Amino acid sequence: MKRELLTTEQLSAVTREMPDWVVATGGLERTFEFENFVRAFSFMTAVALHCERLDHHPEWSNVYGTVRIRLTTHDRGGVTDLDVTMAELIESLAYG
Ligand code: H2B
Repeated sequence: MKRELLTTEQLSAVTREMPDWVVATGGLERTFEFENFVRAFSFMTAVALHCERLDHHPEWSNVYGTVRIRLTTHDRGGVTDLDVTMAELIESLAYG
């Protein structure tokens, strides 16, 4: 199924609902801080399993307890509803 890019208004609604996420150059971004590497990597592992299930993968990096995530739909060149689904899922997995 071809995903549609979100409009500027739709993106504003998303960041109103999830204020810790920012829209930056065609992506939805958030930085998470965990107390140590094991917690950060456990979170990434949980996210990774859902990424495989949804066949949608984040651009991300990890430094000790910090995980930086950028969600974008590569074959559409911007943010789609699938990135929002991923962001909501990631929110539910963090700090649980
Ligand atoms: N993840 C993201 N974020 N964007 C994509 O366009 C994308 C992906 N495409 N994961 C998928 C994999 C595609 O390459 C495979 C072949 O389905």
